[in-house]
Amino acid sequence: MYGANVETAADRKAPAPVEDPALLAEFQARIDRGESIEPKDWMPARYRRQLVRMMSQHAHSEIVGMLPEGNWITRAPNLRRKMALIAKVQDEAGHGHYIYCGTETLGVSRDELVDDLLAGRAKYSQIFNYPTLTWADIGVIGWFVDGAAIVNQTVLAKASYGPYARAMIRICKEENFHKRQGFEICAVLSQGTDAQREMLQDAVNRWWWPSLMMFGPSDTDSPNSRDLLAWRIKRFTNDELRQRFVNLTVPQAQAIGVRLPDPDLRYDADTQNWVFGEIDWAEFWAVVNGNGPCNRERLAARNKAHADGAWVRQAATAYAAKRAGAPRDGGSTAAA
Ligand code: BYC
Repeated sequence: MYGANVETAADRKAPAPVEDPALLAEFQARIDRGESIEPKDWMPARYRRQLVRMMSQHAHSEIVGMLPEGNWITRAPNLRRKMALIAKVQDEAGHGHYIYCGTETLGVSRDELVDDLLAGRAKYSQIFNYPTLTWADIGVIGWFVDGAAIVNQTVLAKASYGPYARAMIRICKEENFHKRQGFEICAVLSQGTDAQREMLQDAVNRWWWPSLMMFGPSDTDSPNSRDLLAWRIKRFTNDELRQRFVNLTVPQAQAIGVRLPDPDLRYDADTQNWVFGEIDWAEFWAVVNGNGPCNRERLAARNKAHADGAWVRQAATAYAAKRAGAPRDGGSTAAA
């Protein structure tokens, strides 16, 4: 376990302690100088709590994010697509594990975080509570969802907390492949039969708005942004990153001839932004609060996977205990 100032779950629920102003000022000065904060460094309790909150939600998102795509592994249209999809879903598991390791450097136990997820107490990205109805959804998830993740996480690779930032560097490299495989699926479908083009357009229609919601509520309704920006965990606001994603994605949609389902979408030459229509925030909050199309299904699937994997955890624990008790030279007990 890292860090001198470790907090338990009970500590995190209590009001944050009043911090020493001199320590706080020195901490902020380190952040402002662009220094990386490392696990054993002093940090305010609120900084630690914000990181645990955000990183654990991120780790959960990666793990739950395996489910919508995992659903299509057995139905991928050919071997090449199946291999790429299996690799992508495995990558997401790896991303979840890197980030859970990152939260452990903040003194939190992974078991506690996983328990919160399985009990429905933890948040994870709302995007994974929508169903994957056709093969085109797999392409559009790679293109939009991984595309949005890259926009968000490339910036997080410069976050002030070292372990999180370093995890993001590797994750972003992998996300780039994910986005390309998704966009390539879409580009191929866009050149296909009428039925394939309709399937693609239908998937785009269903995933566009939920993908914009991934960036979180508007800046005016984002209670965590102020702290996160001051501490350089976030470097841009939710709305700034959402706009960046829209600006990158519109030309890609034009390139493969799909329509984005927004009658208000227009280019503003003055700001050089693609202006988009109103997001349905009522839908966003309904999904975040557990009432999306697949929230219950996702939690049930995670709980089943956890229960089915109990024997693996028991075997691994027993093996580790056996190894710990075994002589170091591999079994020879002969006296020197
Ligand atoms: N879904 O104050 P705000 C991936 C919550 S994985 C659900 O703006 P913040 C991938 C928010 O938690 C993608 N909840 O929050 C995986 C907060 O609630 P609490 C995941 C959301 O933290 C597999 C409340 O709303 N990426 O890409 O400043 C396959 C108010 O929000 C959402 C990350 O997690 C949402 N979309 O900003 C393919 C990246 N948005 O905690 C792809 C790291 C907000 O106060 N996270 N909420 O109860 C972040 O960058 C930030 O946490 C967010 C939100 C931009 C998401």
